[in-house]
Amino acid sequence: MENQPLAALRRQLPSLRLLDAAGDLEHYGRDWTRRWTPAPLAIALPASIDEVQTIVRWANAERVALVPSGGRTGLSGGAVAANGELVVSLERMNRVLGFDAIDRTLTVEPGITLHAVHEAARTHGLIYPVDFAARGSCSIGGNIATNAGGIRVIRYGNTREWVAGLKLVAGNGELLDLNRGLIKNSSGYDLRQLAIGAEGTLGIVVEATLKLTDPPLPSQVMLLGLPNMDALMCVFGLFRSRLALQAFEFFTDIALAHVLAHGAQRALDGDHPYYVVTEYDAADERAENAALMAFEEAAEQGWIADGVIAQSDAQAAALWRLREGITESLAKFQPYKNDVSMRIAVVPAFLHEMQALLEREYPGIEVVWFGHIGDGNLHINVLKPAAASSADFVRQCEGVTHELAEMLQRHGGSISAEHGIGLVKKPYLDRTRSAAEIALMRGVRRVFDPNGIMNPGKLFDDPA
Ligand code: 2HG
Ligand code: ZN
Repeated sequence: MENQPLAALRRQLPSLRLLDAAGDLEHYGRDWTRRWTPAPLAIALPASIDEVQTIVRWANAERVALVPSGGRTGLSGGAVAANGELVVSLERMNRVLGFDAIDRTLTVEPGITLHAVHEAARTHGLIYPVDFAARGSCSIGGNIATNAGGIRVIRYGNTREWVAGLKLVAGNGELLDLNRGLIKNSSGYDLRQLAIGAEGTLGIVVEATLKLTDPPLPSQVMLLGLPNMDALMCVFGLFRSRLALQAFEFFTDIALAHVLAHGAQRALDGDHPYYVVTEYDAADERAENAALMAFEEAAEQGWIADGVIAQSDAQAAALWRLREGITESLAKFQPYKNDVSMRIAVVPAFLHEMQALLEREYPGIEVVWFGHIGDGNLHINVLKPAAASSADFVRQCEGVTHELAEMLQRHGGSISAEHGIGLVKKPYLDRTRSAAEIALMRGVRRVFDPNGIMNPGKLFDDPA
C-alpha cells in the first residue's frame, strides 16, 4: 500500500512526476560520495515553481524531509537521501528564461547544467566565469547551494559573486524573490547571500539571475615542473606580480601518474614532484614576453625545473586535462577527500605541517594532493588500499581529519573550501566556525524552516 503522505501529495498535485522504482531511488538518492546507501521515500521531479512550492507546503504539513537535488556531483554528501526523504530533483527545470543585454544577466532555472549556462552566455558574446571539471553534469542550483568555486576563482571569485538575484522557496513554503538583479541594494540583510552556500538547508533555489561578463583577453596555458614544495608559492608570488592570472593550479607526481594511467598525454619529459598549470592573459607579444621572463627568472632561482607553453587550443586542453582529469582518474580507488583552505599567506607553513601529519598517519597509503593553490585551496585524496574495508578506511581517515581540522583551526583555515559540509564534514564544522556562529546559523535555519524539513542532517544536526 502506498505511503500515506505520498498518496496525499499525489492527490494535491496529480500532474507531478513521481518516481519510486528501486533503480530511481538509488540513482537520485546518492551523490558522488557513494558512502551512504540511498533510501529515499520517492523522487519528485517538479516542472514549475508552483509545483515546488506545493511540495514544500505538503512536506511541512506531513513532516516529510526534503532533499533538493541537482546534478548530484557533490563530494560532501549534501544531496544524499538515506533516511526516507523525498528527493526534489530540479532536473526538469533546466531552461534559460531570459537574457538582459543592458544588465548583462542571464535568468535560468536551477536544473540547468553549468555547461549550458556557459553556452548560453557565449551566444550573447559574454561569459559566465565560474568553471570546473564537473561542468557537464553539475547544475547551477547545486553550484549555488555550495557556493561552488573551481579553477577561475583567482580571477573571478566564487559563485556568490555572480548571483544577482535568486528565487527561493523557503523551508516555510514562502516564495522569496531575493535582490531581483539589483547591483545596489542597501536595504538590510542580504537573504540571497544567506541562501548561497546553505546546502539546501534554508530552502530550494527555483530560479537564478546570473551576472555575465566580457570574455577574457586571449590567454596562454603553461605547465611547469617544480623541484620542491616551497617552490610552489615562490612561483605563485612571482607570477602573480608579473602576469594577469586566470588560473593557478597544482598537482603532485602521484596525481600525474593516475591521470596519465587514465588516458591523459604526458607533456613534460622528466619527472618532478610538483606541477603547476597556469593560465594568464597573453593578448600580445609584450604579455607573452613577460611570461617568458617570469619563467626564466623562476628557473634561475631554482623554483622551476621544466615547463611548456601550449601552442594551440588542443594543446592547452591537453595541459588542462592533466589537472582536470585527476578526480575522475582517482574515482575507482574510493578516495577519502579533504577540501581545505587557508589564507594564501599561510599556505607554505600549512603545507609543511600537513605533509608531516599525512606522512605520519597514512604510512604505505597513497595520498594525492592537488587543487587551487592560488586560492589557498588544497584537495587531498587518500586512496583506499585494496585490502582495507571501506568502513575501516573511512574510520581511519576521519581520525586524521580531526587532526587536520585542529591544524586548520590553529591556522585560521576552513575544513570546506568549496565542496560544502554536507554529511562528510559535519563532525568538524566547529573547528572552522565558532560556537556562537553555529548557534546563529541554527537560529537562521529555524526562521527559514521552522519544521526542519529542508535537507535535515546536512551541515549540522537540528536539536532533538
Ligand atoms: C577539483 O578541483 C574538484 O578538481 C574536485 O574540486 C576535487 O576530487 C576532488 O577532491
Ligand atoms: Zn576543486
